[in-house]
Parts: sequence; structure tokens; C-alpha cells
Amino acid sequence: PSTQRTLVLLKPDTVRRGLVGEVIGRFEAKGLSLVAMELRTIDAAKADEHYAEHVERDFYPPLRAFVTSGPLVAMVLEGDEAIEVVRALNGATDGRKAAPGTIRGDLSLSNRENLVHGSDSPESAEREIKIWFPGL
Ligand code: YYY
Ligand code: MG
Repeated sequence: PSTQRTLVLLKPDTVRRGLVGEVIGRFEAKGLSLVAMELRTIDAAKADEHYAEHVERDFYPPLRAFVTSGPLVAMVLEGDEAIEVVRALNGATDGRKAAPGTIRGDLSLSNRENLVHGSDSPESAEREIKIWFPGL
């Protein structure tokens, strides 16, 4: 087994809707371990750093407004193949199209307010964990 760490965000919609426990519960039930976790409200600069690959996209200004709109929960999860496992639990980006059984598929009806972020590769996980939890 190859143990990985991945950066997960429970975005401000998760906190506002009172779904933090529900979403963390799914990761815990799957068997992933919490390595770090913090409630945080980020500014635009932090959003730009996290979403560096998207800052020039048309959808980015409203995405930035959304992710800075209130507290979110940042965490590092660890487990066997954790990066791919979290992406599978999260489901497709667009909550309207995400499969039932996934977090987005069960709980989101939006392509922007889709509750969760998970690193998409080992390189992204390393970069993002450094941004959010530089002490790890
Ligand atoms: O990795 P993932 O979160 O599934 O999707 P990305 O393609 O990396 O996009 C990041 C983030 O941007 C997505 O979770 C929602 C938002 N977004 C959007 O608001 N509008 C789009 N057309 C595409 C993505
Ligand atoms: Mg992504």
C-alpha cells in the first residue's frame, strides 16, 4: 500500500449549511486519518495562491468571492491512495452531475458551491499542504 497525504477543504457552503460533521464523517468512515485540521477565513491572496491554476479563468472571480465569503475547514487527510480516494468520495466537480453516493452528488446542486476540495495529484498535494499547513 502507498500511504499518501492530501489537502482537503470544506468550503464555506459546507460550514454555512451545517454539513461539516456529515462530510468529515464520510472521510472518517472510509478509513482516512486526520493529520491536521483548522477553521479559517482566507483573503483573496490566499485564494489566488491555492487556485493558481485557475486565476485567469472566467469562472475565477466568482469562485474567489465564494471561497473568501466565510470560514472554511482546511485539513490534511492520510491513508492508502488518499489522493484518489478523496477525489472519488468528493465526486465530479458539478454537483448536478456528480454520482449519487458521492459528497457532491448527494449534497450539492451547484458547479461552484460544491462543498469540498481535494488535491488532484501528488504534486498538487505537496504544493497545497505547504500553502495551508507549512509546519507539516
Ligand atoms: O478539482 P475540482 O474542484 O473538482 O474542479 P476544478 O476544475 O479544479 O475547479 C476548481 C473549482 O472551481 C471547482 O471545485 C468549482 C469551481 N468551478 C466553477 O466555479 N465553475 C466552473 N466552470 C468550474 C469550476
Ligand atoms: Mg481541481
